[in-house]
Amino acid sequence: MTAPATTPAHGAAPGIPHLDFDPFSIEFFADPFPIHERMREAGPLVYLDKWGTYGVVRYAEVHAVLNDPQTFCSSRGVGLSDFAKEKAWRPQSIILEADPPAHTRTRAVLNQVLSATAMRPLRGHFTALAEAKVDELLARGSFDAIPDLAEAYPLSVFPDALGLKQEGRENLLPYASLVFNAFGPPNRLRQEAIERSAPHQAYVAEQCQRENLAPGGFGACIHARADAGEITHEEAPLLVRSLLSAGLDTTVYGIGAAVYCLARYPEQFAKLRSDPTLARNAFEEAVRFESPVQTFFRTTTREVDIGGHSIGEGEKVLMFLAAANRDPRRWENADSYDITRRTSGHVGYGSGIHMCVGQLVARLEGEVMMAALARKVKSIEITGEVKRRYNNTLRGLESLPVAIKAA
Ligand code: QZP
Repeated sequence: MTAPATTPAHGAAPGIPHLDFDPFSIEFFADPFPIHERMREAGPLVYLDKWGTYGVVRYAEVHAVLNDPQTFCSSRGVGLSDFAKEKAWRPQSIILEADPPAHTRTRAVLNQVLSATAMRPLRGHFTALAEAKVDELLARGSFDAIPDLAEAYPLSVFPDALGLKQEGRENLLPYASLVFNAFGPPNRLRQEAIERSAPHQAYVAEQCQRENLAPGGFGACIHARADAGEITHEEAPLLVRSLLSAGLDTTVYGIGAAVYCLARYPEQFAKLRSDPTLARNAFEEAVRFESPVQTFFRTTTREVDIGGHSIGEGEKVLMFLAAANRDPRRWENADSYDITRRTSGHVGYGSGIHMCVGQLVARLEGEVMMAALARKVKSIEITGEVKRRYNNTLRGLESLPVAIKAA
């Protein structure tokens, strides 16, 4: 947090606080919250010397950047790497890493495929599998809530909803972990993930093809939009790839966050048990509180003012979603997990034209799992060492040993 001894070669304009720590380091990931607080207090705009990028940490600026896609573009990548200067590690996403008007067309397709109408036939099945999972875990009594619940439940519903075949599904979580590490700077997490990526990339590319996607699933629906002429037959596999990239690990981390919250805050779990209709908001509040997606970037398309500072064209701006989600300027008791809070406006799913297109699937999974726990479980006790998992973008656990008792 001290001023650097020397001005960096690619420095910020005068008056902008320079921060000298690494927001992509293991020490930072272990406990980011005190540093988020220091960064928010440093000013509306900061400069991160370690990686030569600007950062926005307060709710107002994060929200403003997310809602000005003309100035803060996505087509140059939403990681640190600027696609105008460096080749992307995989073919660019045609929805995430795109700006209007190109984005508008692909977004319209996924909006349809993942619409409220598309969720209706899924709810019964998603609920039944959440209840079956909780029954199975109650019978075991003790288990690891990360692999056995947070991973197992989404793996039991999402790949089938997409229409994937059984074979090769072990690639899904490693592929997603790679995607989220790759948004980060060229540190060890990113470099090692990319070095090991070839088999996972080959698996994903193959599953995106029409012949490998079961009829009725999200994947087949995307290909059907190509028949309707809304996207080309070359674009369809890339949109399927977006669901494979963003649709599974995010919900694993979201459900993991929610279970971790309920385990740590038993009075909130008691509230949920007494009113299971709070299930959806209990999940949403966990997304605000833990922010499974901690950060991503935009790139400036012109000179622009942020918080009274002018920054140039072609600059990366890192958005600290997790810090915005606990900004005391926006949230009362920001650091408490409160399942009755009005959560709307949190940026855990982003905001604006790129806001999570799969949010209804995520919320459905989260809600039905929270509801199953509310109805069937009396207590959740942490019984062993909680181990964190480290990723350049995602915040979550490696291991959460728990014991649960039946209601
Ligand atoms: C990842 C894609 C939090 C987001 C950056 C998640 C995400 C969204 C889309 C894609 C990947 O289109 O590949």
